Amino acid sequence: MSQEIFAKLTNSLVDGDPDATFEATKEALAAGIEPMVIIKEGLIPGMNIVGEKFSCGEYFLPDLIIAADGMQKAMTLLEPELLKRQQAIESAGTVLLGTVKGDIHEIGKSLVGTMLTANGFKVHDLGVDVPTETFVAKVKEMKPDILGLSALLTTTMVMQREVIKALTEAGIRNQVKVMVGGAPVTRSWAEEIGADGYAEDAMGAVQIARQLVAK
Ligand code: B12
Repeated sequence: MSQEIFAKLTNSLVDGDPDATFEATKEALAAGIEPMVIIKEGLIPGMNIVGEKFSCGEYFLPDLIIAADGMQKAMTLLEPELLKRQQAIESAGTVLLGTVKGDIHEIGKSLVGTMLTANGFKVHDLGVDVPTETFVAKVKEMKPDILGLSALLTTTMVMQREVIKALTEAGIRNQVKVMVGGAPVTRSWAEEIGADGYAEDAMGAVQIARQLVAK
């Protein structure tokens, strides 16, 4: 039963039918499937297939845009459900979050924000295509425990290094823990650029954030 719904979710993204994605998400929630399971088993596989088809030239930019629309429609139903399952009442810490300059991918970054919020963190989301200077200015102004930097392109992940460098130059690197993520980002990249933490997905981001705040 669940497998059928997951296939429906995945196929609706691959077929570029946002309304079908929305309906399948409703159906999955009504069937009692946990929102994070819907995302992991139904939606992310769909986005990955769309990405693969794009990289081999079978799909084009409009196909990516339509798939993103479907995923975002689904998130309008899933986000409130994730937040409802909020774990902690007391604030676990504060996180400033954004996608680096030149990069407009927002779905993964927003999901990380939602999961952090659902787990008691106070999240301030700066959005996408955030200039390095803005990250630095906001760290100075808001003094978050953690700065989360998302990058989805091999050409923009270098901006994560730039932000860390800029924090050092501004003399505030030791005031904030930096956590990085996004599809092309790896643990070894995170270590190379001097980040404090890396996670592969949104649940991992919550774990790392907890560890970083405890340090
Ligand atoms: C949807 C999509 C788009 C949409 C984005 C819409 C939106 N509002 O976000 C649009 C159409 C705008 C787009 C544009 C482009 N895209 Co695009 N896109 C994708 C796609 C298909 C899915 C991304 C996604 O939403 N995944 C679902 C989410 C949930 O996963 P996620 O983003 O990876 O996030 C998770 C983790 O990475 C992690 N995470 C993310 N951020 C953070 C941050 C922290 C701190 C932590 C700890 C963890 C973390 O947790 C998240 C949740 O689990 C990917 C393919 C793919 N498989 O990734 C290509 C992909 C990323 N795009 C790609 C490309 C090339 C482009 C374009 C350059 C295309 C073009 N020719 O114009 C443009 C670039 C625009 C720009 N300047 O940013 C390539 C990148 C190749 C590369 N190696 O650099 C990919 C990989 C497709 C491919 N296989 O070729 N894209």
